[in-house]
Amino acid sequence: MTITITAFERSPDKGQGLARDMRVRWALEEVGQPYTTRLVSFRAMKEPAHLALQPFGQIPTYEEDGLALFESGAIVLHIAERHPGLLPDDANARARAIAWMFAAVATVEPPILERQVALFAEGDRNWRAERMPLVDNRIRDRLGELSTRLGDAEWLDGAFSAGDLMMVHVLIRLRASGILAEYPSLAAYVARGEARPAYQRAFSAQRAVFTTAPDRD
Ligand code: GTB
Repeated sequence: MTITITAFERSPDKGQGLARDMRVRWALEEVGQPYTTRLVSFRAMKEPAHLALQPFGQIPTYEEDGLALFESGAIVLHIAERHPGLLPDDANARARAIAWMFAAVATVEPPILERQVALFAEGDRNWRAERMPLVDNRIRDRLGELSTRLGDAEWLDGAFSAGDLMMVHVLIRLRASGILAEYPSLAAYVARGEARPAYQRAFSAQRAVFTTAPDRD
């Protein structure tokens, strides 16, 4: 099986692993599936060939023999369903792991994205100073609830799963804000995810786009 994913040719994060191809790379590394990466420019992402794969002109995409997918969560779920290692065998535990995947993208990620929009897309608006504390507190609400649920467990529901993979990657984007550090158990949870050999391999692969390309700044 040949797997091809897409990633930014020039990620704005310069290889910090914040873009969503990182989730797909990490999942593929966890299950031991080799893949190739097609790098796409911002212009190419909006052209018909890429729009046929990703209707919103974004990365990542995933192609394997006879199948093209978009949406990082759907891609990670597909990988987790096809290969052992990211979902439990027990049907109920599997359903709960999938629920955590949805919780990551549908409940925890939205306020974090709202913060990015408030900072970068609307940062020059005169309501910014008033809005940021509201946005940050919505994030704190979610992190407080999540950290209560995690308690002193290693992962969200038993063994490491695709639910943890998605949740850890969602939380990583918060680190620069300082908010993650307010929740030591979540910061430690993220550190456990990042310490996994599969994460490290995925991180190095996306980082290499920046360290090996000659014309990057
Ligand atoms: N829901 C989709 C998914 O999960 O796959 C969202 C995909 C998405 O937002 N892709 C972004 C994209 O292609 C890249 S990951 N954006 C280009 C566009 O919309 O035109 C988001 C991202 C981008 C940059 C950073 N960064 O530099 O820190 C972090 C995350």
